[in-house]
Amino acid sequence: MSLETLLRQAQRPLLIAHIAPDGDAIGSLLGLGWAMKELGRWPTLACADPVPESLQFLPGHDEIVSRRKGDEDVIVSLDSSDLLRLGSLYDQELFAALPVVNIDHHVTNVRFGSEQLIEPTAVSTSQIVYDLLRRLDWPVSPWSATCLLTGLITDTRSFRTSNTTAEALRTAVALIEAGAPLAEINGHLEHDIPMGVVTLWGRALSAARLQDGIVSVEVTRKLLRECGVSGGDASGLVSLVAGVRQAQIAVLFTEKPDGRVEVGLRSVPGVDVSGVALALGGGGHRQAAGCTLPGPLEAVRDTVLAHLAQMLAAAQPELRALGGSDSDA
Ligand SMILES: [Mn+2]
Repeated sequence: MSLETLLRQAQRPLLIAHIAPDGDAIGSLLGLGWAMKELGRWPTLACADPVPESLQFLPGHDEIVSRRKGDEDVIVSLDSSDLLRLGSLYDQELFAALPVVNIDHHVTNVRFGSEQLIEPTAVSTSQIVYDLLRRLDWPVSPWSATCLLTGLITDTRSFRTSNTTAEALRTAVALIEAGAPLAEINGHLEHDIPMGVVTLWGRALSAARLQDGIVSVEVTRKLLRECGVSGGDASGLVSLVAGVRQAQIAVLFTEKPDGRVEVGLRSVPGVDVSGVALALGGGGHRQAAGCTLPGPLEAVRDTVLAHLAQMLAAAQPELRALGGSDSDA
């Protein structure tokens, strides 16, 4: 059965976005969810982690649950490169019993599921969902369009990542024409920095280090506690330092409450950090990837910086030849 037929026949699909959800995870989840609801289906929209406050303007966000109901007929995974990223919503028995549709754009997707719609060149999973809705000839309502455009904006950092194509911009236009309020979405996304995060940025940035083309910043549990913010709130730091002129790679180390360390990676076009992330048990895109490692922070820093330096040294000849202009987000 084709993926399209499977989705057309689904009555009670379980749609799942990945843990620590971002705008594309929630946007693609709600975008597809709205389309199915408007067709009279009964989708369960699920994410093991709560919807971040910054995305709580999206229509339908309050209907996202953290546990399944138990009567689903199809599972659809959105924006998740592997099953572990589904957190507590991954259930081995259930996933073996039902058709599992894997919709994603991560180059490191491990191709789980019985049906796959994986497009590493797509700027966001929301883009793939939009194309899918068009192919199915399903209507794109203003609610659906709002959620999908939010996914497109957040994963392209407002259409600034190097993989932003004319196609992505055409999709944005179509979503705006379908009723997505661009200025309102941008207003919500941009006017959302808690004061504690500004304090944290200041303290973390003042200790930023640059060595051999790699700029790194660290956020300890102590710093998070003192600034009264969560690790998720600090994640924007890596994009801030990714603009450092002398750096080809930016790294953010964030200590989690359990002592593990989250590693966020960004790179300039031509430098692929997804391989290092994958080798360390994570994943992502060529220019935006990450992983989580057991602490302590000092050991993680040494390991990751060594991997990156090695990769960078191997990539230098290609870079000098002005290597690829590949994608991310
Ligand atoms: Mn994405």
